[in-house]
Amino acid sequence: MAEEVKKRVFSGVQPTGKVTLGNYLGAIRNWTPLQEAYDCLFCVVDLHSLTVAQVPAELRKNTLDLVALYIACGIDPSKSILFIQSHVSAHAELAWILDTVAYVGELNRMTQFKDKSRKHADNINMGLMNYPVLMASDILLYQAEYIPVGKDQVQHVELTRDIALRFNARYSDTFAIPECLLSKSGSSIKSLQDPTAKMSKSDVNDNAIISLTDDPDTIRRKLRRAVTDSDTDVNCVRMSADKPGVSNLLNIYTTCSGLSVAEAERQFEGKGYGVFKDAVADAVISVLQPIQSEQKRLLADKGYLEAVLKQGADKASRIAQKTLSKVYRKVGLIPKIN
Ligand code: ATP
Ligand code: LTN
Repeated sequence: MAEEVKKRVFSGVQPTGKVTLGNYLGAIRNWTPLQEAYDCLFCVVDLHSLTVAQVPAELRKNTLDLVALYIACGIDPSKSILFIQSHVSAHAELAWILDTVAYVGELNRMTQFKDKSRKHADNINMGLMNYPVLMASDILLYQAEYIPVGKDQVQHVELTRDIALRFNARYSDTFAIPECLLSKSGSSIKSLQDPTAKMSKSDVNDNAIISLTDDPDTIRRKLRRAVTDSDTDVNCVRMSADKPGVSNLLNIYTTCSGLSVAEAERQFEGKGYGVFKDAVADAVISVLQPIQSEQKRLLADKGYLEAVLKQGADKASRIAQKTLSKVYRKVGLIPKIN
């Protein structure tokens, strides 16, 4: 019988700092169940992180921490391809070709580019503007069809589709057209200090984020301090647009505990925010503790991590090179004689 061809999944996180509960609930946690039904590639996108100033030694540490975290969260290197973006040179090479297909106007309109330009006004580099093109090349190199990301990345995946369609129309069918996989809950976790903004790794206010490496006391303290809403319904735990702070905590609670919103609202009826926040802390701590101890164990085994990365880079390179050669041929570059 012919071997069944599985559809491909691709996703990545930048090693830009301490991974947050938002990254976990919005992205990484949703990757693990996909490993059975799809051919998955999970990448630590180190080249992307250079678009914002990094301290080289910290970048190296964050990159390895993230590799260990992927595995601790359930990415199984015997089922999925786990690798570091810069280990496969085809990502940067395809990005150049796609740069000649992407328009300055569309890159200029990207929300993340505008946000990051505001935040890093002294370093609006070309890479920051080009960021979505490199992301498109990550996805298109592997003919990935499903991209599990948080809501903030939907615009970039849509741009990837546009670039792929334009390339296919200009040079004949080459790339699969990808689509986002958003989780039902957790795809947009908000800052604990400003529940109208997303929880972001690079937030300067440490109290606004829960990092996956925070210890139980820190998690409890940050959640107790989380901004709640001072409307007339004080102490009423309810999911509602006019209660962004409480709604965010409820979203975190239900995503971590597996309860429905209605069940959670009932559980805290008449109980007040104090009891609620402690229960959110308990739920978060019980999700994070096993991940933290597994990550620590893996980081102590550098030999294993290196072997995983070598195997991942080899497997990814083989797939990527195929697409890159096809692209070079289609656009009219002469293949190198070996
Ligand atoms: P940075 O602050 O450095 O821009 P980030 O926290 O936004 O980083 P990324 O590496 O850009 O993190 O994102 C990794 C993945 O996590 C993406 O799929 C993204 O959509 C998802 N993600 C990021 N923040 C959140 C959030 N607050 N809620 C849900 N998903 C999120
Ligand atoms: N831009 C993404 C990270 C990323 C990515 C990708 C996600 C880079 N390349 C390819 C999915 C597929 C972000 O989360 N900021």
